[in-house]
Amino acid sequence: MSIPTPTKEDHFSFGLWTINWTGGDQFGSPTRKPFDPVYVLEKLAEYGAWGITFHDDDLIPFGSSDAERTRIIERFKKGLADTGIVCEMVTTNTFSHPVFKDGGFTANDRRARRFGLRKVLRNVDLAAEMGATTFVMWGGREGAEYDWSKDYKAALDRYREGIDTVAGYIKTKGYNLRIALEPKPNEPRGDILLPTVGSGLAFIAQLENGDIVGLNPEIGHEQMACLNYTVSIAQALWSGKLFHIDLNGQKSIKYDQDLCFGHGDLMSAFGTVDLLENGFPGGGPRYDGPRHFDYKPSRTESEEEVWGTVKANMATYLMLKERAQAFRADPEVQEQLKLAKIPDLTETTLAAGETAESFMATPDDYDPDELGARDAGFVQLNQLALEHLLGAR
Ligand code: GLT
Ligand code: MN
Ligand code: MN
Repeated sequence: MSIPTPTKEDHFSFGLWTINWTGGDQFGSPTRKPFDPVYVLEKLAEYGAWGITFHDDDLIPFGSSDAERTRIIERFKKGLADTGIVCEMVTTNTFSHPVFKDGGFTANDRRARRFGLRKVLRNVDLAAEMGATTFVMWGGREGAEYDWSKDYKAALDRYREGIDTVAGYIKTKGYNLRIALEPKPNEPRGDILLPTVGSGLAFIAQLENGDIVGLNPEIGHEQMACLNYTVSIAQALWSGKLFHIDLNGQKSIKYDQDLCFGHGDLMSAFGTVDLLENGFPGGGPRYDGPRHFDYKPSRTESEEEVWGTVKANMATYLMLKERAQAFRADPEVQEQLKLAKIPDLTETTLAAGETAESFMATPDDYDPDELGARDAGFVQLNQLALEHLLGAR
């Protein structure tokens, strides 16, 4: 297999903050300088990417004057028009400035909450102006280090109030925007209020304007909670709430690594691409949104090599897509899927017309010991997947 070249049809997009991450961490200073955002658009177009995403502060430095803000926005819009790159998602930085040290929507200090809400609503207008269709909200600072420092019930009330206010504003304005909440278990807060996809789904169910609120699950964030990303996005899809995705790599439960896609748990990445590209084996809802990368070019890499990492993300995705298609098309795999009774799971457990009462009145004569001894065929199925992944088939 040769290394594939991406095109706009692949719908790959990148966060401006990912490419412009300068490598500063808790132990060391930056190792690179950020690029001019318009140059980033040009390079993305050159490498076959389709879209860009950004936080307000990635583009417009915090505290810029209105005149400077307008100048930056107009210049960036011209860059988008010149390169054909689509601004598909916009998000708000409610985590960097010290004012957000206790959260944007859930800070104990009401003044900080009002400051956060104003920043977010202003950014909703910018997202609509940029033509974005998704508004991501990652609540990295919405949380606590100490159980005594937060009234969790009140914090969830304020979180709900904040999201409902933003969603209501989007509706009132008639913007073609949907909110995608991004869960994360911890970092930067000791504990974050919406730790996983499951928590996000339960939270959305409590919203008044939840119809335009879904999720933006990130691979590394689910894996930091020791969860399987493919299972998480499957439930989000099943719930009609997979609005956006953050692809990257993570090696087990530790700090948020934000490695290139596929550079963490490769087998899991293969399962994710198989689901995204081929859907559930028995059919059902599909994800047709952007293939968005939220990673950090490691701080060991030079400015020039940032573009190498951009290419790596896209190439890996396309290689896995090619392998996933070959996997599904392989007659031996199809045979093994049948042996493993994968299609049987789409059959309802009760027969048509059967009720709990009639079911209980007519016992099956299955022998549980015999059933228990059956071969499920899952290991061979996984081995076939691995052989496809490694290019042996
Ligand atoms: C931050 C975080 C990411 C989120 C971004 C969106 S901000 O970089 O680590 O996972 O997607 O706010
Ligand atoms: Mn993310
Ligand atoms: Mn991350």
